[in-house]
This record gives sequence, structure tokens and C-alpha cells, in this order.
Amino acid sequence: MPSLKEKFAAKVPDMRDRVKRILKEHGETKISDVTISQAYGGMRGVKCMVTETSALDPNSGIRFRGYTIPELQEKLPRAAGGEEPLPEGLFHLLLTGELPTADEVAEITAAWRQEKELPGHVKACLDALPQDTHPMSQFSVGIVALQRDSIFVKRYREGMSKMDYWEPTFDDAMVLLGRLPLLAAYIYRRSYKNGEHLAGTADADWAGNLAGMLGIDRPQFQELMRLYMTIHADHEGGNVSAHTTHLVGSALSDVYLSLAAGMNGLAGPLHGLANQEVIRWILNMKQEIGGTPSKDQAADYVWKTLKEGRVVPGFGHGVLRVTDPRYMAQQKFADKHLPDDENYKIVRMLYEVVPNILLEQGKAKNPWPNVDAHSGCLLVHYGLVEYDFYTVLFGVSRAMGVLASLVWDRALGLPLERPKSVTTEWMEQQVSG
Ligand code: CMX
Repeated sequence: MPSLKEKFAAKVPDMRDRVKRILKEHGETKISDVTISQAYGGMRGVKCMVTETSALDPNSGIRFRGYTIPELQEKLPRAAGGEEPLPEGLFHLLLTGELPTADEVAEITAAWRQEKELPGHVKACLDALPQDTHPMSQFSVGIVALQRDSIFVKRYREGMSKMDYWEPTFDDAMVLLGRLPLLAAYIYRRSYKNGEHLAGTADADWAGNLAGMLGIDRPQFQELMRLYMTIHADHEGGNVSAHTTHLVGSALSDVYLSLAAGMNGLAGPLHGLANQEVIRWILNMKQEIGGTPSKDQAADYVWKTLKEGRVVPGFGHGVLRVTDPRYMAQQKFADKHLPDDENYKIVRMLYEVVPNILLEQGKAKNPWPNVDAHSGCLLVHYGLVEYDFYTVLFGVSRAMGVLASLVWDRALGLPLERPKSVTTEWMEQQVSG
């Protein structure tokens, strides 16, 4: 069986040829026109970058290398006795475009699980931070501290051909992906469990082991982690965390510097941090109402939020115009494992209440829930009640997608990203009669 690296290497020449051919034959073909609104409005819909790993359709949602989430749940290898896909398999798919066999997944698990402990200087670095430093800040600091071991940096200094850049990028990505659960668990246990760290489970998979290191060693929570890590991994290239990782990587910054930058973007409340905001917002609503809200009480609370000039966290999306399939995958999980959970029932009720209100208000282009509307209630159910930690889990998963893309960026020799900016004066000159 060829290794993952050998399998990837075999795919590189053909992709290089395809890109070379399309550039040579159609390089001047237009694929997007840019309006003034788009230039001021966050570049929505401007087609100006290439990401191979996944594509997002406004009306049907994410497809990872062509596969929907239900298809992945059916086709990707699972843990023994489990029903959810192993995220290692998704990484194989994102990187190579091919569904892996169980043996290929086992190879990735073994490679990532070789990383057994964080380097001492990384732990010391984290321990030097005040305990109440936000977990996403700790995550970013930890990733940058891990950069000391970058193989790419060493090889670049020694002098390396451009054609070989992808190789140490791949090696760095594999080490980093092995270490991210260790980093996440270290942050969790130092922040919330008096620094009482837990050893992993010797024979567990990547996500199952993370569950154990967090201290929630229940088979159902392991399953949740497998699902969570799979569905959060990638959302094509334009979202803030993916785009930032790609942009910083385009300066040949290694995977550590690039991912840390992407994670700083994920830590914004309009992006990944929305997952902690959602559960806080729900719990504040319960507290203010003094119990489980009725539909009318929830509606009043949503209006109050909007009237205060705030967003309703977990609803809306920059691209999607339907309910996020990642939300639906979590709903299916909840229906199966925790149908009577009180917070889950509130999340379900909000699905009936919020979209109508956002439609009535008439501002949000997409009134439907996104991935972050759901994840919190699942985590709370299994006892993970430290909300500030939630985005770290999103980050561990997102790393798989953005790092698979970064390896491709290096393999295809994509250049420094440098779009053109203009001034308002320039805009005014364009439109003046
Ligand atoms: N609640 C209230 N207002 C909302 C809203 C929401 N959930 N979603 C959009 N709007 C508002 C916008 O703030 C904007 O208002 P202004 O015109 O006053 O600036 C207007 O509707 C139009 O926005 P849009 O084009 O529909 O949405 P954007 O593409 O600009 O932004 C997003 C997308 C996700 C940032 C936005 O829907 C939002 O703020 N949602 C809540 C935060 C959230 O859940 N983020 C997580 C997204 C998923 C992820 O990345 O993890």
C-alpha cells in the first residue's frame, strides 16, 4: 500500500499539468466581474482564488471533494462499533480526492498518534500565560510556539527547489495535525481542570483520543468528536480562517505561522467564535426568562437582541442561503442520542422562531441556522460546559482542511497573493461622468 505521501506525490504531476494547461490556453478568460459594492462589501461572490478540497453551494451546502456530509457518513471508514466517520479519512479525501480504505485511515491515525506529548517549551509558554487567557489566544500562541520544529523552515534555509516545497509542508502538516489535539487538551485542562493533564487512550483514533484527553471518555462523546471534527474541517477557500491561512501561506510562511493566522480569524465572533456566543446567548435567555422559554418568549428575546443592534448568533451566512447541512448533521446526532435534552429542545425551537423574525426584519440575506447554532448544546450535554473552549475544537478540525489546501498550494507553486486595492477617490473618478 503506498503511503499517503506517496499517493499525494503521484497526483502532483497531473494537477500541475492541468493548471499549466488551463493557464496557457485560457488564462485571459474572465470568471468574475467586480462591482463597487463587492469591493466595499467583503468581496462576496468574487471568484478570485482556487481551492481544491471542497466547494460550497449556496443552496445545497458543502461538498468535500464532491461528497455531501450524509455521503461521507456512509462511505468513510468508522471506528470499531462506531457510526460516525473517522476524520482521518476525511483528511485523506481532502488531500488526495479519493475515499480511503480502512488501512489507509489506520496509517494516518498511526502517524498522528505518534505525537505523544507537546514539547516542553510549548507547555512552559502556555503555563506562562494567565490561566484565564482566552483558549483561542492560547491555541494561537501554542501553534506559533510549535513552529520551532518546522521542517520547511530548516529545508528552506538549507536551500530547496521550489518543486520540493510541498514535501516539508506535508511533513509539517502531519506533525502539527498530530499535535493539535494534545495542544487543545493541554489548554483545556490547564484552563479549567487545575492543570491535571490526562494521558491519551493508547489505541484510540485521533478524535476518540482527544475526547479522552479532555476527560470525557464516553463512547458517545467520542462519536460526537468524530462527527464534529469531520463536519467543521473545510468550507471552501473564501471563509476567513481558510482564506487567511492561504494568504499568509502565500508568503511561504510555514504551516505553523499560516495556521495560527487562520485561527486568529476563526476566533472572531462573526466566524468560529459564534459557537461560544450561541450557547451563552441561549443560557442568558433562559436566565432572563427564568426557565425554559416558550416560543413567544424566545421570539421576544430575539427581537430584543436585534433591537439592541446585535446579531443573533448562529444564524445567517456569507454564502449559504439554506439551513447549513452541518447543522442538520448535528440535529440528526441529537435526535439519535439526546432527543430529550432541554438545550437541544430550545435549539430546535429556535429553528422555528428565528428565521421568521430575521425574514420579517428583512436585513439578513440568509435567515437559516449555521453550524454554530447547534454545536454548543451537544457539548454541554456531555459535560463540556466551558464555552470559551468551543472554538478551539472548531480550530482543531479546521486545520485539516486548510492544511490540506496549503500542501496543494505549495505543490502547485501558487504565488504570493497580492490583490490590488484602490482608494475612494479612484472609485469616484471611475463613476464621474
Ligand atoms: N442576526 C442579525 N442580523 C444579521 C444576521 C443575524 N444572524 N445575519 C446577518 N445580519 C445582518 C447583517 O449584520 C447585515 O446588517 P447591516 O446591513 O446592518 O450591516 C445584514 O443582515 C446583511 O448581512 P448578510 O449579507 O446577510 O450577512 P453577511 O454575509 O454580511 O454576514 C454572517 C454573514 C455570518 C457574518 C452574519 O450572518 C452574522 O453575523 N451571523 C451571526 C454570527 C454567526 O453566526 N457567525 C457564524 C457563521 C458561521 C461560521 O463562520 O462559523
